[in-house]
Amino acid sequence: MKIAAVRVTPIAISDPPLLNASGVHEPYALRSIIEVETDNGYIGLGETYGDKPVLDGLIRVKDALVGLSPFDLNGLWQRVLAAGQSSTQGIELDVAPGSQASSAHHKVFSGFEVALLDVQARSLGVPVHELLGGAVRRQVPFSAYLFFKYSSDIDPSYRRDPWGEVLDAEQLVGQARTMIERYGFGSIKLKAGALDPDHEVECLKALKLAFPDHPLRIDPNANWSLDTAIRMAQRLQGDLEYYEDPTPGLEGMAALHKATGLPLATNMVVTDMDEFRRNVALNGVQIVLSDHHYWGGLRATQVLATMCDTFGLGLSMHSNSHLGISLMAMSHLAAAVPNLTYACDTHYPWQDDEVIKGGKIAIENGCVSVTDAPGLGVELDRDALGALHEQYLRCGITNRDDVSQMRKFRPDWTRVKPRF
Ligand code: GKR
Ligand code: MG
Repeated sequence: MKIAAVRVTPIAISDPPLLNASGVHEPYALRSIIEVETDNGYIGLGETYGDKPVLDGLIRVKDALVGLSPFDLNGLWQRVLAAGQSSTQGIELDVAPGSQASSAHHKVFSGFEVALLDVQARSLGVPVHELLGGAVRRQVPFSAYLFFKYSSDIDPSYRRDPWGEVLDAEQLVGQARTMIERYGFGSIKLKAGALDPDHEVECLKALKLAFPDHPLRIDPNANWSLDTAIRMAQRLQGDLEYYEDPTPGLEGMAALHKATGLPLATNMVVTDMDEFRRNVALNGVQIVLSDHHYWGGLRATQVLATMCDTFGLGLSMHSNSHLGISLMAMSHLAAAVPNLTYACDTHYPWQDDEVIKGGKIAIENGCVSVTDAPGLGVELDRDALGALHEQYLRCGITNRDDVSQMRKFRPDWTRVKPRF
C-alpha cells in the first residue's frame, strides 16, 4: 500500500467573541484538513492549525509523501525535515502555543501523522486507539471550558450565538449551567486573564458555590504578574484542581509554586522536551497539558506521557478551537494513555461548524466515546469541506490575531503581558 495523493484544504470555522489574555477571538478560526489517499482506496484524515506558517509547511511537504508507505512514519519525519520550515512571523505566540520555531516541524508532522495512522488503522480494520496500544478507557472525559465573552451582537461579522454576553458571575454561572446540562461535564475550566483578576476570582468562587463537586481550574494565560498570581492564589487556596499558567515563564511558575504550594499546570512553558527538562530541574509546573498538534503527533504525546510518569508529573490535555477530526484524534490518544487522569480541555462546544459526516460528535456525561470503528471512526463530508473552504477564502483571515480584533472594540488595546 502506497500513498497516491495528499490533499490539504484550509477552512475557516465560525467562532464566537471569546475573551482571553490577548484580546478577543475573531469571527473565524482557521484549521487545515488533511486527506491522505492510498493506491488501494483508503483515505486517512487529519486536522491541524490553519495559520499561514503551518499551512505553508503542510503544502510544502504533501507531494513528497506520494509513493511513501503510510506505515513509514520515519519516512514522513525525514520528508518534513527536508522541506524546511516557515517563519512564524505574524503568529500570535501567546495564544497559539507551541508557536516557537522548535515546534514548527512537529506541527506539520503531527497533521500528517494522524492521517497516516488513520489510514493504517482503516487498512487493518482496527480503531486508532488499538495502534496506540489499546484503549484503557472507552469514555474520555472533557471539562466544561468557560469563557468570558461579548455578545455576538457586538459586530455583525460574528455569527449570532445563543450564549450572549458573559462578563459577570451570574452570567458565567449561567454559561456553566447550560454547558453542564447540555454535555454533562464533570469538571470546569475558566479561561481568565481577560478581566480584572479580583473580579475573575469572584466569578470562580461563584462557580465553586454553584458546582461544589466539580473540580475547578483557572487559566489566565500568563497575564498575571507573580505578585498578582500569589495574591490570587491566597484567595483561591482550596478552590482549585490546578492553577494553569497564571504567570509568565518557567522561573515565574517555579517561584509561584514555591510561594503557594499549589499544583501548577501549563500549556505555555512546557511545550517541548527542552522545556520539559528545564521544568524538572526547576519544579516549575506539576501538570503538563499535552497537545498532539504541537508535541509532534499521537505517538510523541505518548512519549511525553511516559516522561511525565517517569518524573512524577501529572498529565492533562490542552485545546484550541477545533472540529471533529481533531476531537477524535484527541479522544483516541486520551483513551490509550493510562496516566492521562485529568479531564481534557476542548473548545468543541463553541464551534457550530463541522466537516465530518453526521454533524457534531456527541459529548455525553462529559465524555467522548471511542468505538471499534476502523481508524478515527469519522468520514469527511465533502460538501461541508467545500463550504468551509469557501468561507476561508471569503473571510480573508490568514493568521490568528486576537489583539487586532480587540482594537476594533477598544482602540487603545495593546499587546502587553502580564497585563495585571
Ligand atoms: O482560545 O482563547 C483561547 C485560548 O486562550 C487558547 O488560545 C489557549 O491556547 O486554550 C488555550 C489554553 O489553554 O491556554
Ligand atoms: Mg492554557
